[in-house]
Amino acid sequence: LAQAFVTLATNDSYARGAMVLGKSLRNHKTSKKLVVLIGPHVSDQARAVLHKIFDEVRLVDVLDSGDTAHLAMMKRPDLGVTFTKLHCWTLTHYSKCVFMDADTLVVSNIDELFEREELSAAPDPGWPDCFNSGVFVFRPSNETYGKLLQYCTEHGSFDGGDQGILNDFFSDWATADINKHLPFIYNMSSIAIYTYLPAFKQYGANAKVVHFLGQMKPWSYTYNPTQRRVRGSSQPGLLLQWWALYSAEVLPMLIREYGDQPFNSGCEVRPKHTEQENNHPLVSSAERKQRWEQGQADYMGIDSFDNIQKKLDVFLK
Ligand SMILES: *[C@@H]1O[C@H](CO)[C@@H](O)[C@H](O)[C@H]1NC(C)=O
Ligand SMILES: *[C@@H]1O[C@H](CO)[C@@H](O)[C@H](O)[C@H]1NC(C)=O
Ligand SMILES: *[C@@H]1O[C@H](CO)[C@@H](O)[C@H](O)[C@H]1NC(C)=O
Ligand SMILES: [Mn+2]
Repeated sequence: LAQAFVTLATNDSYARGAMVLGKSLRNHKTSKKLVVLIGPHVSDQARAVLHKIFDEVRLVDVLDSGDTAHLAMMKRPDLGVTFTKLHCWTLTHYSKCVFMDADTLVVSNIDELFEREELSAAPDPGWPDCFNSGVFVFRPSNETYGKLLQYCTEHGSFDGGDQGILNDFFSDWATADINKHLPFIYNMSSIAIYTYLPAFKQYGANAKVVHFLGQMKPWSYTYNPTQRRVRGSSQPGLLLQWWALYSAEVLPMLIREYGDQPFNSGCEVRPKHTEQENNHPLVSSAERKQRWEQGQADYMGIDSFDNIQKKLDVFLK
């Protein structure tokens, strides 16, 4: 049986994170399969792009599953996303998997994680007896899946999410086997890097996974591709790395899927005619409308994006 990296996208925002994560794994030449679990709210266009990056795109609709997951969901509707994530244990056509949150970015090959056993994860320094569920090694199993669901419905989650449930369920993690403790470099938090600069100087060069913690995710920012700036961020380095990959390798695929339908690209691009309009305030509204539409067509058009990408390429080389 093959082995796989697995991630989860419940909506189009997280899907963008999953796309960048998938690309980062491919760029670092993983030999493993890539799987993404998606929720029913992910758009057709985002699904089409995910299909190009991942070997397997699996729709998980907990409300529609008609099985034990559905029953669990009826009892604990608050844990909807958690139940979706637990579905990763049903991927029994793989012998071993590494789950990664969609808000992580791989900066080095990490295939060696597959030498570890279930359940391996990185400690949460805020609470060292607890592991962080953003990156973990597991063995798909229908039996474990069933037990996890049962555990969920009976006990709930002390933190309202999957991290609480997984820590309770795999409660011997802290004491049983030190090989199940992944080193710091697999859960390098983007915040910690800036908070603990001395530590980053020591370990940063060995970083393998960056985890974008907190409310603001890379895709919550806006990016100016011509200036190569992330708006409103005080710690641009790692965010820029995420955006460089997104705008060079993911956005062109999204643009192709959406054609001329509008979508949130996350990039700031001004319509070309704005300045002209300011200089000629007397143009008729019909004419302005036409210009605006032309401007939008330019902005969404693949040609204008290709120019931006060329500039990015030059910068990145
Ligand atoms: C997308 O899903 C995540 C959880 O998976 C949630 O926290 C976030 O608010 C959702 N975003 C939108 C725009 O619905
Ligand atoms: C697990 O369950 C699924 C669905 O019920 C089934 O298709 C699969 O073969 C099972 N896997 C194993 C290893 O029994
Ligand atoms: C790992 O992630 C958790 C929460 O997602 C965070 O609190 C912690 O700081 C991270 N660990 C490291 C070593 O960066
Ligand atoms: Mn996360």
